[in-house]
Amino acid sequence: MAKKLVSVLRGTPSWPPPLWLMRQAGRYLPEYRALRARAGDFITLCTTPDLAVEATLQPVRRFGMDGAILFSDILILPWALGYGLRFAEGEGPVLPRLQPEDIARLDLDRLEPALAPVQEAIARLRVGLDGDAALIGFAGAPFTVACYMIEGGGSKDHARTRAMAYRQPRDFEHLLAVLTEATITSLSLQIAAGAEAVMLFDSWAGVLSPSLFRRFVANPAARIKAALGERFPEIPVIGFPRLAGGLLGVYAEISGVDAVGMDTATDPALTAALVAAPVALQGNLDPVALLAGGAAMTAEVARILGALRGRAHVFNLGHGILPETPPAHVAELIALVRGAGEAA
Ligand code: 1CP
Repeated sequence: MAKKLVSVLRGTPSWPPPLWLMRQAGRYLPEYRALRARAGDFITLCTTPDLAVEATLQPVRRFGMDGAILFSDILILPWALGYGLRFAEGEGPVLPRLQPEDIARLDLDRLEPALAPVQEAIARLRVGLDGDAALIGFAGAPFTVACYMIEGGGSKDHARTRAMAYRQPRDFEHLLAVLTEATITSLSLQIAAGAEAVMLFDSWAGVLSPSLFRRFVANPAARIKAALGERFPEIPVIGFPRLAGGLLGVYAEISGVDAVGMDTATDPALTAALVAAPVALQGNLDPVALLAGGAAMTAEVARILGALRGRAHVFNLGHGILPETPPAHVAELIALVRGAGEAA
């Protein structure tokens, strides 16, 4: 029998909904901070199987989520393509600012050997994960990965990226095509190693105009879903085009993904009308409500559960857990969601 998380992602509702949390591994956990200090460098943490396995299991061991997301980062893909990457202390990721001539140097042949430690971590996780928790693999969507490469790191408005899309559409199209192929390879390797579902994080999808959104967010997702679906028809794909708002329905239709992630600003009831069943919905408690805890969190959880009752729904946050979040609030949240099932 399929694990609960996987069966809901494939479109079968379950009550109470299965739950996992974006960025469930990370700095809010003292055991993660200790592991991170032991690894020294963030890339070492992601590419040393023992360490990546431990980071993946820490939150599941402590809280018993229904999903374990592989500990890695969306920027491991450009790194594996031979593109420079470092994580500056307190600054986040730093990459070279992409010039059009860099695109030809992205080396798809490097991917498989460079991603071998990730494969190894997944294979070990399938043995080490007990119970009903499903292993989730992931990648950054091509557009969001391109944002980090073109901006050279994080950005507020992604103006360089959007300027390239308008001024040098052929180069931009070519970059996204290379990243789309690389993403298909990376996710295929993860599934072959044992990932039971995969998620495509398009964190900056919401900065695009509707026409560019169709071209550079929805179309690459469609290509990725089609390629994975041919090889692995049983493996659900979750698409998360963050801040896509009213375009979520268009995204679901064009991409053909099995589940759509809702960010914090998305209304679950409106989205349920926009995205046709059996496509599952995932989300979307405000990470700040989790940080705050108490009555405000309880009310928000009830509102989300009520809006999506009867629908295939995976409970999650609307974005990643904040580092200042008290771990006790995470335990409280899980009890609330599971308790909803007992009360009904
Ligand atoms: O110093 C540290 O310990 C590093 C902090 C950290 C962590 C814990 C980074 C750097 N990445 C991660 C892990 C990570 N990143 C996971 C692991 C699994 C889990 O969810 O528990 C995942 C799925 C990601 C995905 C990711 N990385 C996204 C997509 C989701 C999102 O948050 O929008 C993005 C945009 C990144 C880039 C990135 N990596 C790290 C940081 C600080 C950032 C954001 C940079 C920025 O734009 O400000």
